[in-house]
Amino acid sequence: MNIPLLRRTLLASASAVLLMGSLLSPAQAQNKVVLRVSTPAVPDDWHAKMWTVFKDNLEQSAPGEFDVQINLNASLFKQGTEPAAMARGNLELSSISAFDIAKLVPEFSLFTAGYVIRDPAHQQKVFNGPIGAEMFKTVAEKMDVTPLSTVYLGTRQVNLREVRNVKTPADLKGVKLRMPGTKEWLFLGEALGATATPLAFGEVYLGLKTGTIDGQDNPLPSVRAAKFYEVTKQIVMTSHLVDGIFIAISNKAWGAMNAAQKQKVTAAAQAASTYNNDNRLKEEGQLVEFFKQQGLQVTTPDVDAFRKSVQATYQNSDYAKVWPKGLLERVNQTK
Ligand code: KDO
Repeated sequence: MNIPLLRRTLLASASAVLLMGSLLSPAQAQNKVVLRVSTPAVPDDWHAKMWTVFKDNLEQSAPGEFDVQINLNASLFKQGTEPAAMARGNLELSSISAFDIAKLVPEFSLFTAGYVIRDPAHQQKVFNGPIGAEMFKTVAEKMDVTPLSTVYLGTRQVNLREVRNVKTPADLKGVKLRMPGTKEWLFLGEALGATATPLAFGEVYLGLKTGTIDGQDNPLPSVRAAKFYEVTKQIVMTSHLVDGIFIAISNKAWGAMNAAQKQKVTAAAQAASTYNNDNRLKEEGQLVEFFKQQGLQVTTPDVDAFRKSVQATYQNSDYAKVWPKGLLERVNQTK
């Protein structure tokens, strides 16, 4: 090759490298594994803060190896659309609910049913034991996402705009109770005796303020973090769902990792859920007092009446027809 030609070839390949560099994000240019997180959680809630724990934990165990990008307030993907985004390869991580899963894995609706999981400890035992292992395997196969750890979202309570005497489901008749917008969620709202109204989490505050809805249901820490107590007057302690979400990673991202990376990401997910679970449980125990100080009435209904009615509604529904034989009994027997 003559010298001018060699020089031109070298220059061309150097500019190709430069061009590639400018098309890549800084993290990609440094060969970091990019992990985009999307969640509807508000910054002050524990399941939002847990992602910083995840990121820090990974930075400690694998310095410079991962670039964890945290997007809160559903700013990257709308609530409930995260599993599809992960399956398409547009998102690596999220915390997905039993309701998100039940859309694609119908038998998972067992965990959307009210009064099935007894308490936070029962939840951890169920999902960290053989039942969880079986269910998560199906989730990975059918949804193309791999659950890594179980996060206690809290125990859901009914939170009303105006004070009402609520003892049994009949007392919620006609109440426009906001639920997230899928049929499994709406079914839970109807099972509680209310008129379920779909709305995304980010719109609930305004809905309560303006009166387009009469109430909403969420665990107490989320009522505090999203400031729903500012625009409501009562919390009815129905304790109808010991709610869980699952830190899950897209199979595309998971499959691209080596064994050491997988182990570190799993450990980080576990550290994040432990942080959330400990703090949320502690706060849940203190919040009744806080809400009373804020001027709310916190009332206790006939929880047995709610339990019996909600359980019967699920047992008689099409949901129960797809629950694998014996699964409910196994869940009940998990101690
Ligand atoms: C909600 O919209 O009520 C809900 O509690 C449902 C959960 O599955 C989860 O999406 C949660 O919102 C968000 O993370 C906001 O806390």
